[in-house]
Amino acid sequence: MSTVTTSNISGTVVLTLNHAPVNGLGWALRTALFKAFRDAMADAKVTAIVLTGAGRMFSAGADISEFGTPKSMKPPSLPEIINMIEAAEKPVVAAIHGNALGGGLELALGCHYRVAQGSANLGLPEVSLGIIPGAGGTQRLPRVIAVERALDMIVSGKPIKAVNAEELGLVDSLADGDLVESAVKFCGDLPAGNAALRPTREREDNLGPARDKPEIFDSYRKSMARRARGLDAPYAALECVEASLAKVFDDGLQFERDTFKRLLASDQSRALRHAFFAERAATKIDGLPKVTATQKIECAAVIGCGTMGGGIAMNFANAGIPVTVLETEDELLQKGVGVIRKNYAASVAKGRISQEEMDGCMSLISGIASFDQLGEPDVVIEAIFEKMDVKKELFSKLDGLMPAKTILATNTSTLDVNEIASATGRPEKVIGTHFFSPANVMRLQENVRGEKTSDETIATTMALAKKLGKVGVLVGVCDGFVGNRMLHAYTRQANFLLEEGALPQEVDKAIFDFGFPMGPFAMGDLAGLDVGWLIRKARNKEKPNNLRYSPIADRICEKGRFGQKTSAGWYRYEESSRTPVPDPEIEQLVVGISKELGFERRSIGEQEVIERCIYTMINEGAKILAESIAQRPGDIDTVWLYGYGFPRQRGGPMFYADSVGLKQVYDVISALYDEHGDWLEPAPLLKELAEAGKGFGDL
Ligand code: 3H9
Repeated sequence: MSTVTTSNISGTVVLTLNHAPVNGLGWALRTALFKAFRDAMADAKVTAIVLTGAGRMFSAGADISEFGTPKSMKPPSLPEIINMIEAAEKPVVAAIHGNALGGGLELALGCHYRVAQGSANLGLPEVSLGIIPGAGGTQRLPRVIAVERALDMIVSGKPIKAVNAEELGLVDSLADGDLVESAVKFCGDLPAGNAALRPTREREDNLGPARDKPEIFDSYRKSMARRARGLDAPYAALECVEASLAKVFDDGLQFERDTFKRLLASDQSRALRHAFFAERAATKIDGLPKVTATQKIECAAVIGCGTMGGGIAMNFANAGIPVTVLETEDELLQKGVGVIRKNYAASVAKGRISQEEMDGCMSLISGIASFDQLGEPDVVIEAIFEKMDVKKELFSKLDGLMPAKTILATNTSTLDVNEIASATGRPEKVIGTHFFSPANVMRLQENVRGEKTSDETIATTMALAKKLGKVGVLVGVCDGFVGNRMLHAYTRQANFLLEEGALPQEVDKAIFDFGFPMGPFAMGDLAGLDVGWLIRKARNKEKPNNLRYSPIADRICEKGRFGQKTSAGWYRYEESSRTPVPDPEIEQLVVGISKELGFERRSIGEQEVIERCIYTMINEGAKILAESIAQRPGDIDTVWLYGYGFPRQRGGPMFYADSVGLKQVYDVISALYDEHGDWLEPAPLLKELAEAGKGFGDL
């Protein structure tokens, strides 16, 4: 139930927003606030008002789940409440802790003053939901802090800490001790009468200097080209801030409101809101009781200090968890720890962390060269190369060495977690934790449950992901799990397109234009082509002719072209450059292989590339859902958004499929199946939903 509680401290009324978990400003809370505020204003004995939040935060803004529902339109609207507060004839002070985000910060901007705890976050993150602040944020923030800083906060959506907000003038005072007491004291120190009132709309002092520098908008627009590629909201946000200088306040407010409404109805906003909720839904595990106990993870070990192992160890250190990294060959250990140090030093050089933070992290990482030094970690993560017999031997050894409490996790990206678990006497404590490269940067952690993995191990591993700052998604065992299994379908298609007439740069351009950071061939070069080649060779030996794939990638590897690391792969690379340059040698090779295979090369357009690559991925996703490898379509979307850079404004592959319409996807896949045969068999679930006129979202 949402309420606003009222208390009175020597004439100052404290209104407390009380709507767990985040004081979302949905209709019920808005109604309660409107009434409580009016009552406080009507009471002649009240001299000032403090507005604060109960629980973890001030407010996370509008209730996103109400968007698009009749409730979101029911009065009182948030802009109406904020205007009322701003026009109040008694001073109103926001007392902020935890978060003041979106509409929450807009509410605070409507107050005459802001007192905050130093640790609080203040921000306008609406652009990450494909919208802009719609309750005056774009007009009021530039009236409170320097326009350049307001522009950056609104367009980037990144919150700032209250200590920085105080320097900018967004926070008037940092709380000393109890927040509400500090805010009440702040009210007591204000001048008497009207002199204490400070309506934000009337503050012009920051606007003047910016009006003399109109070029700030053009230069900001240029600077955002890369990070805002394909997105509408950041550009609309910029226009609204520009309007705060060009228009009188009420016209600026109207311009903002119209822009907000337009964006709220857009496909991008729908997709981005889906991504927000899908990520949170993924943390909920069907059938796992809410009260499932979790184990404490207070120290960890990583086996293997290569690229993956080193990155995984950094995650623990960043989260303040001591970690040992084991590499039995001293030379490799020194090299691995050296890479970790280099990575941290690069972050220091870029100003992302301080030297003390780097030193703190490094002090939590101990490189060891012998199993005897492992101690008694709560979790061990194996990150050695992908060979089943070697992994089984390692797990059996760890099982014998580690105490009963230790969770044994594998970073395998393809191998059978059940088989690995079978090498131990504790399969209930074995789980997959599949990190993505570079593991210290990429946010996805695909947690793979084996048949015997216990609820406690699952809950602990999901909680661990959150502690490490990762987005954890629980998946089941199959070849490649969710991410790589779909990736495999996608890259196979991309390769077939080459046989039929496309060139790598043409496929990559279509995928880039769709919104991915890069296409499959540039990505292959970045990741290294040799690993996939080794896997294909091993598979061919085990199950010859199991699955037809294009021979082009193998032929490239036979030439010793393994991607960026050899300065040649699908593309060539100038010395110490990462920019892919189309290579006539590859063009010749591709054309030659088409000929050998009897293809008459034809021109392939961008739409066909998208349909063939993305729809095939969706088809595989439908099979994954039917096999219960993923719990829900949104989990698949989350895997692709955080592990592979699927364009967030399209919501992920399964959401995208629904927005295209499953009938369209099914028709294209069926036509391809008729032409190409078994490797494109439509998933029965796709067929069923398409025929019923439904989408994955209806599941
Ligand atoms: C806006 O304000 C528009 C205005 O400009 C104009 C209006 C006219 N609404 O993330 P967590 C739920 S747009 C509804 O796990 P944390 C969330 O789904 C808004 N629900 O916690 C989850 O539910 P469940 C601008 C919300 O501590 C639960 O709360 N604001 C909202 O890791 C806990 O969330 C934003 O974009 C919401 N606004 O992180 C801020 N926020 O338990 C969005 C959260 O059922 N929120 N929920 O899964 C966040 O960034 C994070 O939730 C926050 C807390 C940092 C606040």
